[in-house]
This record gives sequence, structure tokens and C-alpha cells, in this order.
Amino acid sequence: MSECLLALGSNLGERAATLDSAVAMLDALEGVRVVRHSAWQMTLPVGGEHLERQFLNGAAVVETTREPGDLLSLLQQIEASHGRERLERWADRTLDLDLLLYDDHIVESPKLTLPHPRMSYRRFVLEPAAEIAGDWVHPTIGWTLAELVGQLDSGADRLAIVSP
Ligand code: A4P
Ligand code: MG
Repeated sequence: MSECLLALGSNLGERAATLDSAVAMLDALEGVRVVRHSAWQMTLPVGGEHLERQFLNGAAVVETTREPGDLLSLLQQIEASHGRERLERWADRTLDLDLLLYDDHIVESPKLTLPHPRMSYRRFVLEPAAEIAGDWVHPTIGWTLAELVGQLDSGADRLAIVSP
């Protein structure tokens, strides 16, 4: 059994209902159990000229017997079933499900990067993630999620190198 951390986001349609429904669909999958999820937080869109509306963001801890690539495909099927269209990158979306961490796996493949490459410096990801998994150590940075979110808050003049 592996433990994963997921990020959820929605900025189109009935956002809270969409995130609730995504959690229920995840939990109903064979070999997947949602252990806990964060509160849903309203956040301002970060980056991307095609992002115009406020997001509802959250995180979930999931136990699974599915392999990482298999789990990512299932996340994409749940996105599609909520009307997610991939017209351009970083566009408004009904549902985004990202795989942030899968145990302490480090993966670099065309379809999947683990840990998620942008998780360590985004407040809309780290705050809900730290709420439910603050002690989880980021496998390449070596800091806990609580420490990473604390770093965002401290405004300290430090730089974390997060990818080559
Ligand atoms: N992919 C590789 N690794 C992963 C992974 N660990 N988890 C690939 C999920 N997907 C992964 O993703 C693009 C490709 O990434 C996929 O084909 C998958 O194989 P996508 O979901 O199709 O497209 P996207 O979400 O538009 O792109 P991306 O790069 O995932 O965007 P981000 O980084 O998720 O940023 N502001 C706020 N406030 N809240 C948000 O939720 N989200 C974004 C999107 C920008 N600004 C935001 C928010
Ligand atoms: Mg995504």
C-alpha cells in the first residue's frame, strides 16, 4: 500500500460541488482510499494569461495499491468526467487533479514528474497540503511541507533550487 498526496483545483462551475464529487469518485475507485482531505480554500489565480477566475483549491491524502502512472490516468479520467477540456495550458478549468507526492518516489518521465515540479513554491498547493500532511518530508528538498509553507510566510531571503 502506498500513500499519496493530491492537489485539487477548480475555477469554473460549481467549484465546491466539483471538489466534493472528485473526492467521492476517488474514494470509490478500486484500490484507492481517501484518508483525509483539507478544507477548500478560495485562492487568486497564479500565472497564465488564460486564468481569469478565482480558484477553490485543496489537497487529499490517499492510500492506493495503484502504480503512479495508473493513478495519474485515473485522475485524468475523473477530470474528464467533470468536463475538463485541455484547450491550452493554464486555462480556466472545471477540475485539475495533480499528483504531488507518491510515497518518496522520484520520477521523471514524459507523462509524470514526481514530486510535482511546482508544488514547493505555490501557496495554493502548500497551505492545504501542510494542513493535512505537515510532517511529510519532500523527497528531493528534504524539508517538511510545514517547513516549506513556513518558508513562504517568513519572507526570508533564501532560494530553494527545485529542479535542474
Ligand atoms: N504531469 C506530469 N507530472 C504530473 C503530476 N505529478 N501530476 C503532466 C499531474 N500531471 C502531471 O497537466 C499537464 C501535463 O502534466 C499532463 O499531461 C500530465 O501528464 P494538465 O493538468 O493537463 O494541465 P495544466 O494543469 O494546465 O498544466 P500544469 O502544468 O499541471 O499546471 P499546474 O502547474 O497544475 O498549474 N492558481 C491557483 N490559485 N490555483 C490553481 O489550482 N493552477 C494552475 C495550473 C495555475 N494557477 C493556479 C492553479
Ligand atoms: Mg494539472
